[in-house]
Amino acid sequence: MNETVQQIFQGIVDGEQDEVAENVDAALQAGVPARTILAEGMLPAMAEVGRLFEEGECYVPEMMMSARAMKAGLAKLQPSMKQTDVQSSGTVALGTVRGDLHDMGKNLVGMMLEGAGFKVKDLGVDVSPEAIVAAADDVDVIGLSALLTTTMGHMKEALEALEAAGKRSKVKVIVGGAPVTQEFAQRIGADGYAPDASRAVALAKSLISSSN
Ligand code: B1M
Repeated sequence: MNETVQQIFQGIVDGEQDEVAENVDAALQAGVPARTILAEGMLPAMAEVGRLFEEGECYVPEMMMSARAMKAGLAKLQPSMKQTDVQSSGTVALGTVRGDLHDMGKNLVGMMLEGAGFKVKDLGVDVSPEAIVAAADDVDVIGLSALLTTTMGHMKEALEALEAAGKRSKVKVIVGGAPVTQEFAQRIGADGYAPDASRAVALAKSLISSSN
């Protein structure tokens, strides 16, 4: 692994926000592609933080510091993930479901969608089914994220609320997040599941083109 990418990994694990931001800048300037920084440094670092938390070697405050460091790094990566030659692909509303405060996966999906030419409406975290229903009027796709096994059930609630409001057929709904699976997505009646941000982009594109 590139030495700076290794430092980015360690900086996120240690929650060193400024150091991560500086190292992401340095890696980009040295010509390391944004996707490599993400795939080899930043995402494995968050997985490592999750492992440390699970094993009782770090606690919520440390996890928050790592999350801040990750966000600082993502902010530096964002401009280089934008493609300049893409036409508008559609509009996607993105939110993390009710009861869930994890937003980095959602934000990454948003960054990549924007990079691919989508207009993104960020609904934020802890999003109620009512807010999801309200967002359905002027978007092509609603993307829902959940990181907790205790909150993924709220995806089904959101789909039921869309159905009850008569809006289910107006939008495509895609779901993702660490505990979410293809099988779960099918079971709750979502239009699609993506295991990561780049596949969320491909999925949104294919759902929009198949409905046109
Ligand atoms: Co929390 N947390 N957390 N946490 N946290 C996890 C999820 C956990 C797995 C850690 C662990 O135990 N190993 C565990 C969940 C266990 C479970 O449910 N089975 C956990 C827990 C227990 C908790 C609390 C309950 C802890 C507590 O308070 N005791 C609490 C819950 C708060 C709440 O939400 N109500 C909590 C809090 C937090 C922090 C606030 C400290 C912080 C979040 C900060 C933030 O997001 N702003 C945090 C963090 C950082 C994590 C870990 C370490 C990292 C998550 C992350 O950002 N990953 C996480 C462990 C882990 O995931 N290994 C953990 C990086 C991110 C880019 O990946 O979100 O998976 P991810 O997104 C991926 C894919 O999933 C996918 O694309 C992305 C990659 O390209 N994806 C989509 C995501 N959304 C998608 C949507 C799509 C498509 C793809 O379409 C729409």
